[in-house]
Amino acid sequence: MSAHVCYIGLGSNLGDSKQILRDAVQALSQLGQVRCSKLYQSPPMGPQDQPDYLNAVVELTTSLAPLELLDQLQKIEQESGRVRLRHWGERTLDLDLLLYGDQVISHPRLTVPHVGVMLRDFVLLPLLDLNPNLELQQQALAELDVVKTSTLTVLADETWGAPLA
Ligand code: ROI
Repeated sequence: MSAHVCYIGLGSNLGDSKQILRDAVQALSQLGQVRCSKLYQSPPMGPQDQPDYLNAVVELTTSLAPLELLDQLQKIEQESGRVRLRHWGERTLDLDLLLYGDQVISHPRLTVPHVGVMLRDFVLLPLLDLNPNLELQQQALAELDVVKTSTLTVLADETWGAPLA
Protein backbone atom coordinates (compact mmCIF):
# COMPACT_ATOMS: atom_id res chain seq x y z
CA MET A 1 0.00 0.00 0.00
CA SER A 2 1.37 3.46 -0.84
CA ALA A 3 2.17 5.94 1.90
CA HIS A 4 1.23 9.60 1.78
CA VAL A 5 2.90 12.48 3.59
CA CYS A 6 0.18 14.43 5.42
CA TYR A 7 0.18 17.42 7.71
CA ILE A 8 -2.21 17.70 10.65
CA GLY A 9 -2.79 20.89 12.64
CA LEU A 10 -3.19 20.50 16.39
CA GLY A 11 -4.81 23.11 18.64
CA SER A 12 -6.07 23.29 22.21
CA ASN A 13 -7.03 26.02 24.66
CA LEU A 14 -9.04 24.12 27.28
CA GLY A 15 -7.74 21.80 29.97
CA ASP A 16 -4.10 20.70 30.22
CA SER A 17 -3.42 21.64 26.61
CA LYS A 18 0.20 20.50 26.49
CA GLN A 19 -0.69 17.04 27.80
CA ILE A 20 -3.73 16.85 25.52
CA LEU A 21 -1.55 17.63 22.50
CA ARG A 22 1.12 15.19 23.63
CA ASP A 23 -1.52 12.44 23.94
CA ALA A 24 -2.76 13.35 20.46
CA VAL A 25 0.75 12.93 19.00
CA GLN A 26 0.93 9.53 20.68
CA ALA A 27 -2.44 8.56 19.15
CA LEU A 28 -1.36 9.83 15.71
CA SER A 29 1.78 7.70 15.92
CA GLN A 30 -0.51 4.65 15.78
CA LEU A 31 -1.57 5.72 12.27
CA GLY A 32 1.89 5.93 10.71
CA GLN A 33 5.26 7.62 11.05
CA VAL A 34 5.14 11.00 12.82
CA ARG A 35 7.36 14.07 13.05
CA CYS A 36 6.51 17.00 15.33
CA SER A 37 6.88 20.74 14.86
CA LYS A 38 7.84 23.00 17.72
CA LEU A 39 5.08 23.86 20.18
CA TYR A 40 3.62 27.37 19.94
CA GLN A 41 1.43 29.62 22.02
CA SER A 42 -0.87 31.81 19.96
CA PRO A 43 -3.48 34.46 20.71
CA PRO A 44 -7.00 33.32 19.79
CA MET A 45 -8.27 33.90 16.30
CA GLY A 46 -11.98 34.60 16.82
CA PRO A 47 -13.53 35.83 20.08
CA GLN A 48 -10.77 37.42 22.19
CA ASP A 49 -12.31 36.50 25.56
CA GLN A 50 -10.87 32.99 25.47
CA PRO A 51 -7.46 31.66 26.53
CA ASP A 52 -4.44 31.58 24.20
CA TYR A 53 -4.05 28.38 22.19
CA LEU A 54 -1.27 25.87 22.06
CA ASN A 55 -0.63 24.95 18.43
CA ALA A 56 1.60 22.52 16.59
CA VAL A 57 1.68 20.52 13.37
CA VAL A 58 2.43 16.83 12.95
CA GLU A 59 3.75 15.33 9.74
CA LEU A 60 2.15 11.90 9.36
CA THR A 61 3.24 9.41 6.73
CA THR A 62 0.33 7.04 6.43
CA SER A 63 -1.28 4.54 4.09
CA LEU A 64 -4.77 5.55 5.25
CA ALA A 65 -7.00 7.10 2.57
CA PRO A 66 -8.12 10.69 3.22
CA LEU A 67 -11.59 9.91 4.60
CA GLU A 68 -10.22 7.00 6.65
CA LEU A 69 -7.69 9.40 8.12
CA LEU A 70 -10.44 11.96 8.81
CA ASP A 71 -12.44 9.28 10.66
CA GLN A 72 -9.40 8.50 12.80
CA LEU A 73 -8.75 12.19 13.55
CA GLN A 74 -12.36 12.65 14.66
CA LYS A 75 -12.10 9.54 16.81
CA ILE A 76 -8.98 10.89 18.52
CA GLU A 77 -10.76 14.22 19.10
CA GLN A 78 -13.72 12.45 20.68
CA GLU A 79 -11.53 10.20 22.81
CA SER A 80 -9.69 13.24 24.17
CA GLY A 81 -13.01 14.24 25.70
CA ARG A 82 -13.34 17.00 23.13
CA VAL A 83 -15.39 19.91 24.30
CA ARG A 84 -16.27 22.83 22.06
CA LEU A 85 -18.04 25.63 23.84
CA ARG A 86 -19.05 27.84 20.91
CA HIS A 87 -18.35 28.53 17.24
CA TRP A 88 -14.80 29.84 16.90
CA GLY A 89 -14.52 29.42 20.64
CA GLU A 90 -12.47 27.41 23.06
CA ARG A 91 -11.93 23.70 22.56
CA THR A 92 -9.98 20.87 24.18
CA LEU A 93 -8.63 19.45 20.93
CA ASP A 94 -8.78 20.30 17.25
CA LEU A 95 -7.12 18.06 14.67
CA ASP A 96 -7.27 19.56 11.18
CA LEU A 97 -6.15 17.65 8.10
CA LEU A 98 -4.17 20.43 6.42
CA LEU A 99 -2.45 18.68 3.53
CA TYR A 100 -2.62 15.18 2.10
CA GLY A 101 0.33 14.73 -0.22
CA ASP A 102 -0.35 17.20 -3.00
CA GLN A 103 -3.95 16.11 -3.41
CA VAL A 104 -6.78 18.59 -3.79
CA ILE A 105 -9.93 17.20 -2.18
CA SER A 106 -13.37 18.73 -2.30
CA HIS A 107 -15.81 16.52 -0.45
CA PRO A 108 -18.79 17.36 1.79
CA ARG A 109 -16.76 16.19 4.81
CA LEU A 110 -13.31 17.31 3.81
CA THR A 111 -11.58 20.19 2.02
CA VAL A 112 -7.84 19.78 1.36
CA PRO A 113 -5.73 21.90 1.44
CA HIS A 114 -7.49 23.15 4.58
CA VAL A 115 -9.02 26.60 3.99
CA GLY A 116 -6.93 28.19 6.75
CA VAL A 117 -3.49 27.00 5.72
CA MET A 118 -2.37 30.09 3.81
CA LEU A 119 -3.90 32.53 6.31
CA ARG A 120 -2.99 31.38 9.80
CA ASP A 121 0.43 31.89 11.35
CA PHE A 122 -0.30 29.23 13.96
CA VAL A 123 -0.53 26.71 11.09
CA LEU A 124 2.19 28.12 8.83
CA LEU A 125 5.04 28.45 11.33
CA PRO A 126 4.82 24.87 12.57
CA LEU A 127 4.40 23.61 8.99
CA LEU A 128 7.60 25.40 8.05
CA ASP A 129 9.44 23.80 11.00
CA LEU A 130 8.75 20.46 9.34
CA ASN A 131 9.24 21.49 5.72
CA PRO A 132 10.88 24.92 5.22
CA ASN A 133 10.55 24.70 1.42
CA LEU A 134 6.84 23.92 1.34
CA GLU A 135 4.94 25.48 -1.57
CA LEU A 136 1.22 25.69 -2.11
CA GLN A 137 -0.40 26.94 -5.29
CA GLN A 138 3.13 27.81 -6.48
CA GLN A 139 3.59 30.07 -3.46
CA ALA A 140 6.52 29.49 -1.10
CA LEU A 141 4.88 29.53 2.33
CA ALA A 142 7.99 31.01 3.97
CA GLU A 143 7.52 34.14 1.82
CA LEU A 144 3.98 34.92 2.96
CA ASP A 145 3.53 38.22 4.87
CA VAL A 146 1.61 36.48 7.64
CA VAL A 147 4.73 34.36 8.28
CA LYS A 148 7.17 37.26 8.18
CA THR A 149 5.15 39.39 10.59
CA SER A 150 4.12 36.62 12.97
CA THR A 151 4.61 37.11 16.69
CA LEU A 152 3.88 33.55 17.82
CA THR A 153 5.70 32.39 20.93
CA VAL A 154 7.75 29.18 20.78
CA LEU A 155 7.08 27.22 23.98
CA ALA A 156 9.13 24.11 23.23
CA ASP A 157 11.37 22.64 20.55
CA GLU A 158 10.54 19.60 18.38
CA THR A 159 11.08 17.12 21.22
CA TRP A 160 7.98 18.23 23.17
CA GLY A 161 5.76 15.53 21.66
CA ALA A 162 8.06 12.59 22.31
CA PRO A 163 6.88 10.22 25.02
CA LEU A 164 8.76 10.77 28.27
CA ALA A 165 11.59 8.28 28.73
N1 ROI B 1 -6.89 30.44 17.26
C1 ROI B 1 -5.65 29.99 17.49
N2 ROI B 1 -4.71 30.87 17.86
N3 ROI B 1 -5.32 28.69 17.36
C2 ROI B 1 -6.24 27.77 16.99
O1 ROI B 1 -5.90 26.56 16.87
C3 ROI B 1 -7.55 28.19 16.73
N4 ROI B 1 -8.51 27.31 16.34
C4 ROI B 1 -9.74 27.70 16.06
C5 ROI B 1 -10.15 29.15 16.11
C6 ROI B 1 -11.36 29.27 17.00
C7 ROI B 1 -10.48 29.60 14.70
N5 ROI B 1 -9.10 30.01 16.63
C8 ROI B 1 -7.84 29.57 16.88
O2 ROI B 1 -10.61 26.80 15.65
